[in-house]
Amino acid sequence: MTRLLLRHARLATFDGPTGWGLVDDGALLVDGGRIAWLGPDAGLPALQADAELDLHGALLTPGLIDAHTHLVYGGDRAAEFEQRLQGASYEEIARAGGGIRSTVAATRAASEAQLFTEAAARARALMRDGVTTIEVKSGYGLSEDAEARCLRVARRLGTELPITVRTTSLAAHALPHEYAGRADDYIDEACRWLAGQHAEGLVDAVDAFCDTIGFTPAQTRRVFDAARALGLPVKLHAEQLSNQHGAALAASYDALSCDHLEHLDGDGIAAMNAAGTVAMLLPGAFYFLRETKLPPVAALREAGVPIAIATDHSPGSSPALSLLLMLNMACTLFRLTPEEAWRGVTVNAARALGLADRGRLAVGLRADLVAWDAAHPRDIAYRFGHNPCQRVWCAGIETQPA
Ligand code: DI6
Ligand code: FE
Repeated sequence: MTRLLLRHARLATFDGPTGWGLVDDGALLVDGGRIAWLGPDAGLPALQADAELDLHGALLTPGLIDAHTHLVYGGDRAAEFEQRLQGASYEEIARAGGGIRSTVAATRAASEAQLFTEAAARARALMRDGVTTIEVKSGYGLSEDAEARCLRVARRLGTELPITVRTTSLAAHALPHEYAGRADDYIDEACRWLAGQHAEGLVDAVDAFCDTIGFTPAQTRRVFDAARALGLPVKLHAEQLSNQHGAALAASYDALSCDHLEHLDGDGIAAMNAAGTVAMLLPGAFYFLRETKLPPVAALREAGVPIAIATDHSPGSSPALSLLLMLNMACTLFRLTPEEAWRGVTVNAARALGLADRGRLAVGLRADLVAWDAAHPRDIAYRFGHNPCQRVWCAGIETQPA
């Protein structure tokens, strides 16, 4: 592990409760994959470095964190996209056995190698945007073998690509056709699988889809009890299409995050705030499903609930592969400020994954870094369809453009 000294960069540290944390002409020393020193270049102490790079005024930020993806799946939903443009709703398609279930069929039919190849290509697309940590959910297998296969693929992404992968078991994503009318029996099975997934080291967190076309709060509670029995943290797809009071339920289990939240109410906000649960907003799904009810950003801001932003990459609700685009959508659609959006893909996204070692530029944290051809982070949120990512380091080791 070399000592790498980066010089003459504009640092955006996001260190501290608010603000960009800018150091205009800054330097940063990496040692052993961690940040060993940072500050004004003019204040550099005498130090030995194995390598020194002049970044010529480039912007240097923490590596981006995409903390909510459904990256592992087979097939695609382009035909459904067309159906929705011909008038069918997302819910109608799901109730008619399409939607997630059609992806489940394609995923079950795919080999582990095929699932990995396709998921790796998607992960590389995210990496081109400066993403150095991703969360990857299961949820398209919906059988014991297929769910484990998807989680193994997710784990393999983290071992074969220069990124950190955090996995989430989402067997409670949809009811597979073979359990039609027997949701409680399916939840029993999904809870049973969890122990084996955990024993194999496949699971970092557990999620569920608590909604009209997902599972009930009572079924969600059973999933959370199974997670808690294994010492696994939870998160929840909550209040996306309706208010099931899932956020308050998840907060009562100290959930890392509640995600989507278009239908979140004041009680849910208060419960999340009390539990320190992160509000994970997903503008790609809002946009792609043409939702009309905005998540309560002003109330979340007022309550001091940390807000994170992610792609929600999934074949049906957000086939997006640009976290930079989500920065702009979070501002343009959800009215976050550029600073809030940036905190949403760095420090707050790290918190949504329970990771305290990244998301900020601070001594001792992982040297996940991105150099940008931009003068200020707000310039990157302002432009969309533009990628100014110049160089990426993962734990201090420069990654080649994927
Ligand atoms: N909500 C979502 O937006 C994704 N899953 C969920 O629970 C979409 C899943 C899909 O349509 O493929
Ligand atoms: Fe999702």
